[in-house]
Amino acid sequence: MPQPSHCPLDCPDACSLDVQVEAGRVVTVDGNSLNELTAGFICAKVRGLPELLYGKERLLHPLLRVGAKGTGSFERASWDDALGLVAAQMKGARDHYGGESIVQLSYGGSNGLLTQDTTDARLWRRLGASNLARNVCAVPTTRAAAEMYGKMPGVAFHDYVEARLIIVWGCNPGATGIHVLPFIREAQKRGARLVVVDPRRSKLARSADLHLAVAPGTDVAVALALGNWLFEQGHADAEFLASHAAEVDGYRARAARWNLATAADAAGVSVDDLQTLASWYAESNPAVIRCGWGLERNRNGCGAVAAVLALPAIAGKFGVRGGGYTMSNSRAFDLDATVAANEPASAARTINMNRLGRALLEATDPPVKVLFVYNANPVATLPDQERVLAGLARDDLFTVVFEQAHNDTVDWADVVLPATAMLEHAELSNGYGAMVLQHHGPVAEPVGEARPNYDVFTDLCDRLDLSREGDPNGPAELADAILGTSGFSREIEENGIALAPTGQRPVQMVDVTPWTSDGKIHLLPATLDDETGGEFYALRPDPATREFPLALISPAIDKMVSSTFGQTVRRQWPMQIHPDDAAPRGIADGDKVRVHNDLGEMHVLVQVTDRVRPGVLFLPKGLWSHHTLNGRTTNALVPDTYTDCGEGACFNDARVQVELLDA
Ligand SMILES: Nc1nc2c(c(=O)[nH]1)N[C@H]1C(S)=C(S)[C@@H](COP(=O)(O)OP(=O)(O)OC[C@H]3O[C@@H](n4cnc5c(=O)[nH]c(N)nc54)[C@H](O)[C@@H]3O)O[C@H]1N2
Ligand SMILES: Nc1nc2c(c(=O)[nH]1)N[C@H]1C(S)=C(S)[C@@H](COP(=O)(O)OP(=O)(O)OC[C@H]3O[C@@H](n4cnc5c(=O)[nH]c(N)nc54)[C@H](O)[C@@H]3O)O[C@H]1N2
Ligand code: SF4
Ligand SMILES: [Mo]
Repeated sequence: MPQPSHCPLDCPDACSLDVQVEAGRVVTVDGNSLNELTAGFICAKVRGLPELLYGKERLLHPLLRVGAKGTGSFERASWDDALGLVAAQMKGARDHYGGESIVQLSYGGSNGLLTQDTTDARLWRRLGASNLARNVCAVPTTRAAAEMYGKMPGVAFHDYVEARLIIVWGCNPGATGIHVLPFIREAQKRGARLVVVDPRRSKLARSADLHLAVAPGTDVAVALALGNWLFEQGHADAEFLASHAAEVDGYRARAARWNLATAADAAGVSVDDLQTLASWYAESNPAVIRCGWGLERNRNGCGAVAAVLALPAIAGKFGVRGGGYTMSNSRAFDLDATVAANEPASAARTINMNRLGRALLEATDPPVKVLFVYNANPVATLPDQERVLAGLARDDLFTVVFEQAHNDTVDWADVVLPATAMLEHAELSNGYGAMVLQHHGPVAEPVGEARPNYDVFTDLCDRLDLSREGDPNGPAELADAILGTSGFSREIEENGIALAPTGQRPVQMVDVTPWTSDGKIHLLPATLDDETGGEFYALRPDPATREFPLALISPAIDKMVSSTFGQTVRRQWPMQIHPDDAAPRGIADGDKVRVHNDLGEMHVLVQVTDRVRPGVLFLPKGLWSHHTLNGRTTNALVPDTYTDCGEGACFNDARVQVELLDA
C-alpha cells in the first residue's frame, strides 16, 4: 500500500504524493489527486527522489574537518561530539564578540513550516545572533504584490481553461510548475491565445501565438507602454479604476513616458508584435496574466512586476472566472511558523544573504565568527561566488553546514551535520500556486544518522541553556503551535488536506478583494516610490559595457530545484549562446569557452542555438561545480547589486564577455 505524503519543495504546485516504501526505504514516488492540481502526475525529478535519498552524495554521519578548508576532507564524529563543538564555538563567539558575530544562512524555499523558523528561530533569537534578510528570491515580486494588492490570491490554474488570452510573463512553467500546463493546453484547444514574454524561446514560447523575446530587464517599459496605450485608445476601465484603484493619475503620468514604439525599441522587440499584444489584451475576455519570477531578478525588477500587475486593473479584467493575474498565492493561508519559536524577533543587526561574501569579509562590528548554514546551498546559489568563497576560506571563521548531500558548500565546513530529507521527517506545507495545506509524518526511515532540523535546533538550545518551560518541541507540538485554533488540523484529519479559506478557485475582485489597508488597488504605491527616491517605474540603463556586452541569465531548469538534485545531473551543462553571438567569436556548438567579467571567470561547454535571443546567454541557476569545466558557475559573474526595491538579487544583471577557451 502506498503511503500518502506531499512534496514540500520550492515549487508552486505542492503535489500530494503516494509513496511506496519497503523496509523503511522509498522505492517509488508518484502523484495522487488529493491535491486536485496534482491530478495523479508529478515531475520527473521527484519521481527520481530515491537517487537523492540513497545516492553516494548523501551525508550519513556528522563529520569534522581534517584537511584544509575547501578540500572537503573530513573524519566521522558522533552527534554528541559534533554538537558539543558547535555549541562551544557559539558560546565562545557570543562571549567574546557578542551574539551578532554568529550568522545563520538559510533560505528554506524547499522547506515547509516545521523545518524552518521554528526551533531554529528560537535558537537564533535567544542567542542574539544576526538576523538574516532572506532576499535571494521573490522579494521584488512580493513587495509589488503586497503594496498593490495586499497579496490577495490570484487566478487558480484550473480557471485558465476559461481564459481567451493567457499571457505567461517571465515564467517558465514547463520547468518550474508543470501543473498549469494541462489547463493552458485545454484553453488553447478551446480557442484561447497564448502569449509568452521571455528572452528565451522556451518550449511553451514555441507553442505560443506570440512570443515577445524582450531583452532582460526591460519589461517595465513594455508593461507601462501597454498601460499607456490602454488609456490612450479608450480601453481603460475608468469606472472600475474610480471605485477600486488609488494613484491612477500618478501611474498614468509614469506610463505616459512610454508608447509602443519607444518600448519596443527599449526591449528589442518589434512594434508590430507589441501592437498585437496590446490589441489582443484589450479585446480578449477573460484574460489572465501568469506573472513569474524571471522578470524580478534585475535592477528594474520590482517596477517591472508592478507594471505587469497593474494591467488587469487598468483594462478591467477582474471579476470574471479566468480573468486577472496569478503571482504567488502563499498568502491564501496566513500561517506564521515563527509563533512556534516562542520567542519574539530580536533587535540584532540584519545581514542580507545576497551580500554574504561582503559580510564574511568586511563586517567588523562585530566580525562574523560563526556561520551556520542550513536549508540553503550558498556556494551554488548566492551572487558574487568568488567573494562568498573568499569569505568561507577565512581561517578564523567557524562554519557549520547542516545538509542532506555533500555539495559544494559542505566542502568549506568545519563541522558537517547530516539532515533528514523530505519523507524522512514530518512536514506541514502550503503551496504558493495550489491553494492547499498538507501535513504528514515521516514515511521513510532517516538514512544513516541523519536528524531533522527541529530536533537538532532543540538539542543546541538545550546545550546552550536556552530552552524554556513551555517551548513547543517535536513535530506535533510545533504543528499545534502554528495551526492554533485555525481549524486546519481538523480539516486535514478529516479530508487528508485543507483548502484555503478563500476556496481553491477564487474570482479576483469578487471572492477576494485587495488585502491592502484601505481595500484599494495601489497603482503607484508610496512606499515603493519613496524607496526609489521618486523613481519607481523607471527603466534603469542596461549594465552592459563595450567590454562586457552579453547578458548572462540563469533561470530554472526541470532537472533541479535551485541546487537541489544537482548531484543527480552527472554531466557538464552547456551554456546557450545565439548563432549571431557565437559566429563573430569563432565559437561552434560543443566548444569550450571562457565567460568572464570583473568579478570572475567560468569555463563551460556551449550550445549554439536560437533558443536564446541575440545578446543573451543562458546557463541555469543552482549548478554544482561538477557542471562546468573550472568549477565556477553563473554566480561567479553575478554582481551583488540590489533590485530597485526590496534589496533583492540581480541574478540576470550579469554582463560578460565570451571567448574560445583555447584561443
Ligand atoms: N524544476 C524547477 N522548478 C522550480 C525551480 C527550479 O529550480 N526547478 N525553482 C523554484 C523557485 S525557487 C522559483 S523562484 C520559481 C521560479 O520560476 P519562474 O517564475 O519560472 O522563474 P525563472 O526560472 O527565474 O525564470 C522564468 C523565465 O523568465 C525568463 N526571464 C529571465 N529574465 C527575464 C526578464 O528580464 N524578463 C522576462 N520577461 N523574462 C525573463 C527566463 O528566461 C525564464 O524562462 O520556480 C520554482 N520551481
Ligand atoms: N544564478 C542564479 N542563482 C540563483 C537564482 C537565479 O535565478 N540565478 N535564483 C535563486 C532562487 S529563485 C532561489 S529560491 C535560491 C535558492 O537558494 P538555496 O535555498 O540556497 O537553494 P536550494 O537548492 O533550494 O537549497 C536548499 C538546500 O537545503 C537543503 N535542505 C533541504 N531540506 C533541508 C532540511 O530539512 N534540513 C537541512 N538542514 N537542509 C535541508 C538541501 O539539501 C539544499 O542543499 O537560489 C537563487 N540562486
Ligand atoms: S517539485 Fe513541484 S511538480 Fe515536482 S512533485 Fe514537487 S510540487 Fe510536484
Ligand atoms: Mo526562488
